[in-house]
Amino acid sequence: MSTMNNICKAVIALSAFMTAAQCLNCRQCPIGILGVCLIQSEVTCNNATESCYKGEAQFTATGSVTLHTRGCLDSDLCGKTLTGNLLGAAYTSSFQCCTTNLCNGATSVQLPLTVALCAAILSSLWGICSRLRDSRAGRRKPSSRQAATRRQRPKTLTTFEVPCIKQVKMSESNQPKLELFVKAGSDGQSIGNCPFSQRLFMVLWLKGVTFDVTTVDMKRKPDILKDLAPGAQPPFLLYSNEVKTDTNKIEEFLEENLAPPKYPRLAARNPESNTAGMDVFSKFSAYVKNSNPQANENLEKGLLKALKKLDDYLGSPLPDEIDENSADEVTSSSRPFLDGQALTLADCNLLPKLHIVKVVCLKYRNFSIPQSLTNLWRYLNAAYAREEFSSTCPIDQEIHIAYSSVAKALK
Ligand SMILES: N[C@@H](CCC(=O)N[C@@H](CS)C(=O)NCC(=O)O)C(=O)O
Repeated sequence: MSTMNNICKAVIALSAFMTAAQCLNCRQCPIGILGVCLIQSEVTCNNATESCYKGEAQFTATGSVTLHTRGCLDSDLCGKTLTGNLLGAAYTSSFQCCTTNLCNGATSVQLPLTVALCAAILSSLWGICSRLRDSRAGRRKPSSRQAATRRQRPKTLTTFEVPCIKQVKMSESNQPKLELFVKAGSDGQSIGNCPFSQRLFMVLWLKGVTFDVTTVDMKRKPDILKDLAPGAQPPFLLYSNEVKTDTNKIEEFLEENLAPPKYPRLAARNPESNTAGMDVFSKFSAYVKNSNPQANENLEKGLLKALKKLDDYLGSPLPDEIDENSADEVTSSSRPFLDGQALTLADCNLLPKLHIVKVVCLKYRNFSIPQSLTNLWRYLNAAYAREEFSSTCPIDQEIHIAYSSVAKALK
C-alpha cells in the first residue's frame, strides 16, 4: 500500500516538473522519439502569455536524432529557431505554436500507470526536453509554496493548487468528467476558506472517483465561470457538461450517482450523526463576532456547551455498537468518526467547520477546545490523520485572513 503510495507520489512529483498550468489547455509530450510520444497528457498553461507548441530539437553533430516535445511555451519563443548546447552536444530547436485548446496534437493516449511511470522516470532522467525549454524560456523551478501544495495532491492524481483546469489524466476513462470549482485563497490560487467547498472536495475524494479541482479567484472570476454559473458562488460542480451550484443538492446528486457497487455509500446510518455538532458553528459565530467584553464570557460558555454536546455524542455508543446479546452493558464509544469507523457525509459537513472554529478561536480569542473534551479530540485527531480532510483544509493563514474583518476585537 505504502509502496503504491510512493509510486503515486513519484509520478506526481515527476509530472509536477513536466507540467505547467493555467487556462489554455495543450497536449503535452515531455519527450517523443521518432514521432512517438512516450507519455502524453493534457496540460493547462501557466499564464496568459503562453501558447501551445510542438517542438523539435535536432542534435547537429549526429543530425539523426530528433526529439519531439509538446506543451505550453512562452509566446515570444514561438516560430523561433534557437541553437544551444546541451551536455556538450550542439542542437537546434524550433517551436511551432497555436493558441486554441489542444491545438498542438492528436488525442491523448491513456497509459497504464506502470508504463507512464517508467516513461516519466525515463524522460525525467533524460531531462532533455525540459532543459531545452527551460534554458530558453528562463523558467524557474516551482516556488516552495507551490511545492508544498503539490505534496497535498490526492491519490487520484488530481491537482488543485492551480487556477483554471489541469489534470494529468492517467486513470480510467469510462466515468463522467467531474470538475469541482472551489473558492481560491487570497493568492488567487491555493485553497481558500470555504467549508462548503471543502465538504464537496472531501466527498469526491472519499468516493474514490477521478476529478479535477479548480480554485476560483472571486476577485477575477474566469470568463468560463461567468458563462457556466453566472452569479453563483463556489463551490460548483461540473458533471459531464452540466453545472450544479447548490452544495446540498450536489452532495445528494453525488451520493445517488456515484453509488455502490462501484463507489462507496457515504451517508451516515444514524440520522443523529447528521445533526451532531450542528449548533457549534452558530455559537462560534456569535462568540467571535461579538465586540462587547461583558458579553464574551456567556458567549464562550455557549460555544463550550455546544462543543460538550458534540463530545457527548462522540462518546456515546451508537445502536450498532451495543451488542444486545452481550451481558456487559456498553456505556461508551471510542469510535473515531461521527457515525462509526468510517468517514461519512456527516463528517464532510462538520469537520471543515470545526477546523475553522479551532483556528479562528485560537487566533482571535486565544481560546482552545478544552483537552477535557477527549471524545472530540479523538475525533479531530482521527480526522487530521486522514488525507481526505487534512489535505483539503486551507492553510491557517487563509482562515485568519477570511476572519480578519469578521472576528471583532473586544472593546
Ligand atoms: N453555492 C453555495 C453557497 C456558496 C457560498 O456561500 N460560498 C461562499 C464561500 S464558502 C462564497 O463564495 N462567498 C463569497 C466570497 O467568499 O467571496 C450554496 O448555495 O450551497
